[in-house]
Amino acid sequence: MDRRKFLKKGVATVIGVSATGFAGLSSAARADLKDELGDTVTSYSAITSYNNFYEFSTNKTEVKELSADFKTYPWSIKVDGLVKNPGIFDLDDIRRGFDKVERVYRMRCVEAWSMVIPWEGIALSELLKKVEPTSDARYVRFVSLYDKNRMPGQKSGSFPWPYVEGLTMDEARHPLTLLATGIDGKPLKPQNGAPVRLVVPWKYGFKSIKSIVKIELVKEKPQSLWMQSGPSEYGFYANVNPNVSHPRWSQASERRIGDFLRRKTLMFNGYGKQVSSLYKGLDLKRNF
Ligand SMILES: Nc1nc2c(c(=O)[nH]1)N[C@H]1C(S)=C(S)[C@@H](COP(=O)(O)O)O[C@H]1N2
Ligand SMILES: [Mo]
Repeated sequence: MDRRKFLKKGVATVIGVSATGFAGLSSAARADLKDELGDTVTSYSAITSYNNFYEFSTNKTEVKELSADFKTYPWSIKVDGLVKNPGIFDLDDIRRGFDKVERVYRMRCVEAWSMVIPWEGIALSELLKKVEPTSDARYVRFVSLYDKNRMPGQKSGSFPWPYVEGLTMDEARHPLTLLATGIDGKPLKPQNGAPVRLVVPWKYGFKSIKSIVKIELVKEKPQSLWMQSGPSEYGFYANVNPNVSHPRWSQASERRIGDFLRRKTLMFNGYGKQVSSLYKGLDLKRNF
């Protein structure tokens, strides 16, 4: 891999990693891997053992074990709603039918911790191009699997399952927005949202919905699980914003997993140059 080229190109374009990509990195090169700001990638063991995935558990360190036997094959994603070509895509359709992209992104949870993760996947915009949204489509609605027998956390009535999230068309078509199928060049582990999850790096982590079974193009703004369960705490946009506190957590700083000291949180999680134009005219103070 040409690391200099990788760093220079940053996240703006499809990164020119070699054919082997993240999977081909030696452990020394993996430890050296950085994002475009120079931040070091989080260890694979931390990425895969400290997880928010309420369908399995609300305890972050329990998710890995509770999801270990989760079957992600066969799997299909239904893409329908306001589109000219609705379709059903299995994992191979997604991995083989579109250009593979590999990106190192910061991920910032609203609980004020963060990681840096080397994702593999496809640009969501490419899938949308294929299904051809009609001119009525204004939002994209994403739905996770709902199956109490396979996801024990769904037996608890504390949340309005299934997990649902949404994006505007512009957010969904933005080149940073991915449908991820892997981390470190390996297929996603269940705890990270196998086999396919959304990744929107400038928004709080809860927008990056895991284990997706449905993508629907709609006219009205989708009601997410978090908007339904805590309307006073969670809003639709949820862009990372150090100046707007969540009712329970200040967002001014964060704990990067693996670091000792806290760091300041960056507006749009450091992706402002790429995304701030999407929010001209939006009152960023009303983020939750
Ligand atoms: N379906 C589903 N998606 C989800 C969640 C969840 O509980 N269920 N948690 C979200 C939250 S709060 C975060 S911070 C990220 C965590 O992703 P990771 O465990 O891969 O780091 O997933 C998000 N996607
Ligand atoms: Mo989160």
